[in-house]
Amino acid sequence: MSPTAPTIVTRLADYRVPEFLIEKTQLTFELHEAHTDVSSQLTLVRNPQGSQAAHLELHGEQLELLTLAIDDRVLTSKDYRTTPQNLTIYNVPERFVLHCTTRIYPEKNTALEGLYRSSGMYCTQCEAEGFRKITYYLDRPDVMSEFETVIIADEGAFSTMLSNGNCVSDTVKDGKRIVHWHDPFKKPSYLFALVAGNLACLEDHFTTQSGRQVLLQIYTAAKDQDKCHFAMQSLKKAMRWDEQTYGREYDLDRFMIVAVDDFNMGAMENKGLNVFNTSCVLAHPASTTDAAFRRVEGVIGHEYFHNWSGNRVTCRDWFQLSLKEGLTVFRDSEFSADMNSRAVKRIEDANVIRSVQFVEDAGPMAHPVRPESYMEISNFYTVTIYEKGAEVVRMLANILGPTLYRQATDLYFSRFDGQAVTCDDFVQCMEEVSSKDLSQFRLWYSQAGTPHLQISDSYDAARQQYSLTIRQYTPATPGQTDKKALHIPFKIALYDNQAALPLVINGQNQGTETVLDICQDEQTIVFEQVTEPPIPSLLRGFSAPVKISYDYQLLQLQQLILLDNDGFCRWDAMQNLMRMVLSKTIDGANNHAEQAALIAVIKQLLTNHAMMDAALLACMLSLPNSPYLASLYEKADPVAISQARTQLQDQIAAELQTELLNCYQVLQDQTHGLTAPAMAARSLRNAALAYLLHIDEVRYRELAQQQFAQANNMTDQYAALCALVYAEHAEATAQEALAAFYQQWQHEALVVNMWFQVQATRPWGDVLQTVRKLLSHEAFDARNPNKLRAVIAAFASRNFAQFHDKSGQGYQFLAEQIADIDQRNPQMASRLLTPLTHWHQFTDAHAALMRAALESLTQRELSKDVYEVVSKSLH
Ligand code: B3K
Ligand code: ZN
Repeated sequence: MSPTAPTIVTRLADYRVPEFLIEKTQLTFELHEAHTDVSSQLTLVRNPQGSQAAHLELHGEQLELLTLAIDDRVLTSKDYRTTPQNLTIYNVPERFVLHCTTRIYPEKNTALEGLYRSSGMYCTQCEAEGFRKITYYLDRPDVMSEFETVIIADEGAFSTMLSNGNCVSDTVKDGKRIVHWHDPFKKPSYLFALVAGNLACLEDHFTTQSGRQVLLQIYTAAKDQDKCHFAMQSLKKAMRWDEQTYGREYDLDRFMIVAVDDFNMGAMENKGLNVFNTSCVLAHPASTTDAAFRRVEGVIGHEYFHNWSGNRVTCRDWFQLSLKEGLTVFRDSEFSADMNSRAVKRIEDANVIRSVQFVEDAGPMAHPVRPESYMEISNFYTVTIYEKGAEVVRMLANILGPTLYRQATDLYFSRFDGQAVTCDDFVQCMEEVSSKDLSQFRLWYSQAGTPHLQISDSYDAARQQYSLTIRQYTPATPGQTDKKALHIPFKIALYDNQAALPLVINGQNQGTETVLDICQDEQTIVFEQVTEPPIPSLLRGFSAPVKISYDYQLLQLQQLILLDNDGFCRWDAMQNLMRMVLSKTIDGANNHAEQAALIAVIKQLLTNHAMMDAALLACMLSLPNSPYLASLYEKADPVAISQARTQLQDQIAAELQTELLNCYQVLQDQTHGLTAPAMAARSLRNAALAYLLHIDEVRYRELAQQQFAQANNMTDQYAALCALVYAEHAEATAQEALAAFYQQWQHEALVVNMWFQVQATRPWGDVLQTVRKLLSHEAFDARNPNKLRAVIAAFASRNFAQFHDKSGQGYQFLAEQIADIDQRNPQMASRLLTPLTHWHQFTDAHAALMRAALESLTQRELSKDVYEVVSKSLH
């Protein structure tokens, strides 16, 4: 490691209450072309619960201190001390007003944290610790203050000047425009926001359940105004949904969303002023795919829901991040399930947990839903905190049932309104209303790693009893070797070859589906009055984020695929069957029986596709993804995995081309508009098209070419482009289509990103060379996170075959790029590094090359963000 390596670790166990509280925060921003001056007036009082320290220590980074005074007394250098991270003021009174002016340089801010500029506009990103790059402050979530913000700029410089809350005044004086905002709700500094720019605005209104009118505004660049209608509709749906589902009403007179081109994440829930990555708010059928429409709806919901789960009730410290993120992801996931296909949403969520979160859990960055330490908090905005955290809330909701869960969340929101609290406070509410003992359940917050359930069964014909034995164990994770048994809600059903059977346990009839509380290392459950050996339908609805293994027979899987009334289980049975075929191919074993079973069942589904949800069938047609397959091996061979997948796709296409083509043609008339059935038809039709392009025939190339040229929506146009680009035999046609696509869409940044992405994810040929070329393309911009994601992250995380090329060049390329990006934007650099941290999953040759790439980074001067990930990965 470089000698200057930063190693300061923050620990949950060291949490102390703040020494001071900030009753009022008054900020004035003077925006100048080359710099911004920030004057703050903080009303500070000593926290009676603190340890009565004599000094005040504030956070502050990269600030030029211009003036400092306490009440009317100007401070001299003897009164305080600054370090790169802090300002310490000696011997402060019990209660005082601190006046401070700092100068900052938003124009030079390439980390996109704090106040920065994006396409000329000013915007902020303060979570988690960006506010300290704006002014000296107690930049921690348990310090909640009432904010007033004044923004001053040259008259005419910006049409839009926004901050949190309500606009108090907007005046002009001496050639300056002065806009004054006030947010009546106390909030931590991470929820502060400021925007100034020349923006167009789409306006609408929402009447809350108690009859208050709320002004809704979405601000974007003028050229994007026609792409905000869907986001506006989604916002109104989300507001209504939260009233109906959680009884949560919006609290300010105004709700604003601003779209920004350069943004490290998807969006940010600042109070009353959400800031969004353009990719999560702009949508238009001509230029946006159905998947992206659904993402816009989900993210709009997510950020809106934070108004209660995050803003009104916030986190005591960053170890509690999942308190707001896990809960809010669960809320947005249910919102999306209610607005679209519930089964498909559940499958998508389960797939992310399985192929991304389980991989994180098995690697060097594994951490509990409530971590115990970090070097850089930005590295902990992870699938574990977000998605596993959401699964933990979902399990609680299922354990309590809908009525008690709602009572518990009502209690949580009313008891802790205006406070900064912990995950334990949340669980306590669940426990209080239900009188259930959740002490074992709490381990889900503190214990890292994925529990494995090994399931075996036996049937006793004489007694008509069916027994299931479930053994659970959780493998060790870094720093946690000793794992305890968890409380796992395990939903199951039993099928005969026609339908779900009535379940009788201990003489009690449970209906046809039941939740078993698995709490011990090993448990056996006996089902009575079972007249023949049944087929178990396990972990229904993905009722817990666990791995299961059960030795299914081929026929059993086929029956679940056709019969099961749980969408997740149907899909999972298909994934299982596909996995059996693929594993045998990878191991070089004979898999004729598995292949025949798979082809037969897909044939049956395709032939009768009109009988089922087309969107679900489309999900069921996709093979288990490569990262998931890799996670099933001790040491995975990425090349063999990719080849096996391609081979199986080729084979399905070859054997089922009649059915696939028929499905494609029959659905043609059902794909108009943005309705759920039309979207479902498009997804199935495009899944069929992707398979057909595995066949090297001119008629299929023409089919894709025709769809590409004639599509009146982006879903179909892009699906055809992908099908062409991914088929090696279609290279010439694909090149023409790529050129036409760029020609058509070069002025739409988000579509150009898709154009980058399809090229970076092509599974054949010398993609690394293509990727290097794209980096110097006129439309590429290394400072824009969306472009980095479209080229570099797409190649490293979504092009398994190419990234893992045995030469190791993909790994070296990623390391070089990270070293470069880290100079400008540490958060992005650190996120892009993730694929290299999985080296332990792969065969020795690959693992060595991946480690070498990580080691090459240790020769550089690294940010805290990248240092933490590299050092933990090599440990
Ligand atoms: N809360 C923000 C995340 C900000 C992360 C900054 N490093 C987005 C969200 O989860 O809603
Ligand atoms: Zn969030």
